[in-house]
Amino acid sequence: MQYWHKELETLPREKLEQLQLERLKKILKRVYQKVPHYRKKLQDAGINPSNIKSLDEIRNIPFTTKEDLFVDYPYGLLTVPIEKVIRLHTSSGTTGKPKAIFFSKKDIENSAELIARCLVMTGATKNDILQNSMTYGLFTGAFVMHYGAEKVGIFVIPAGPGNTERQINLMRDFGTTMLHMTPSYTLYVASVIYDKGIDPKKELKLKRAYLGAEPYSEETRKKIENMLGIDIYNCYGLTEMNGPGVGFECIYKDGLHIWEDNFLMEVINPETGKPVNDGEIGELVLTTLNREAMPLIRYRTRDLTRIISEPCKCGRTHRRISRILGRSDDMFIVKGVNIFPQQIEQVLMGINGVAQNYQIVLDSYDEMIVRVEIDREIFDGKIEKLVRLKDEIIDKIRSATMVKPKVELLEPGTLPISEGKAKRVIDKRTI
Ligand code: DLL
Repeated sequence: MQYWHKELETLPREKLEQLQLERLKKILKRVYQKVPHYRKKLQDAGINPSNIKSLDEIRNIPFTTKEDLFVDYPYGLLTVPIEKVIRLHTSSGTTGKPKAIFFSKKDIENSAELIARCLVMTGATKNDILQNSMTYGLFTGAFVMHYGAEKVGIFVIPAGPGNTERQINLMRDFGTTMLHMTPSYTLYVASVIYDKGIDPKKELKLKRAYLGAEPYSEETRKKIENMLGIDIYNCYGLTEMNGPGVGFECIYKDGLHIWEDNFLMEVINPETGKPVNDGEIGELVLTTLNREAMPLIRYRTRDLTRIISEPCKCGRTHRRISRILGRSDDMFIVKGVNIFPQQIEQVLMGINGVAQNYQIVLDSYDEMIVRVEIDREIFDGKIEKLVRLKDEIIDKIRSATMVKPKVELLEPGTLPISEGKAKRVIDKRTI
């Protein structure tokens, strides 16, 4: 089966917006009728879904925040009886309870269909073999990708994360052509492939990898692409919106397409809640337009990005967002300066001699200590080289962030390895 739905993916903007409006009205009516929490919100804001005439009117509707997911927990936001639910996915919340998202049969099929579109957009076909190394379980990462890949007819190896030796054996034995992993784990796997003396370009059949679930920079993409000789596509998503495949890069790798027939996107100023202009950075807000069991209206993702409204060379009319620049709650402040971990990552991954793993420690004196693993030859080599590398790291981080870090150069393998989402920042000031 082929998932290049050309007509839908290249629908003229006017028609796409018409479709969005029809779906928005339908979904608002449903939540109004079925979900007391939404009905009250809409009534308090004086909104009657039947009277909505334009997409812009969505701005009058109150946001849904992650706190709303815990009102009437766990089933309160369902618009279908529990008999129609066929799956639960969760993601860890800060309140102790996980955010619970329910899927009907139609939702599962639809999420698979969206992933199928994503994979085909990058050139994947039924001749590919996908090694799915995300966690199978309550996390959406593996299951949602698995069903989508199967829909294309792709042969899926449900590897799950970890056991790196086995991951490499699977790649070698079964001729894996595509990987689905977190970027931090892929960096580690690539380094093990090297340490084992395997030439990935000759001995493996890898062509592409879909990396997501955590932020990473262009420098990290290039580093892994060069190490493995493959194309890397950024895959963005969140449990609340099905998991992976909300935003996905096409072959041009210039921003992530959002399937706008399924998601209505806005980018707002997180302080004021007002929309920012296209191209300006703000918080991504998403409304599900095609979800049955648990629609979410104006959900604040906390992810920072910007809309790219220029047409994409691939011809798809569904707009793109830039790579996620961070979560508004990832930002930390050192000596009064706002810093995102990705700023540090971007610098490190662009420096020759820096290996795959690093950690940022904020100590009780408000110092930023960057602990970074370096290549074996440099670690074992001359002291002058080590000093030069350390100075380069300090200088580049200082000019990127305005804060002079302390830098510790570490032997490869010193820091903990993450098989899923990496924990990069350790804030000792709050412990
Ligand atoms: O991480 C879903 C996913 C699985 C996406 C596999 C891609 C691949 P959650 O655990 O709910 O869901 O975490 C969602 O992770 O709000 C972002 O902050 C971050 N995130 C996800 N993908 C990316 C990405 C999954 N490509 C949260 N770039 C989101 C940057 C990402 N951040």
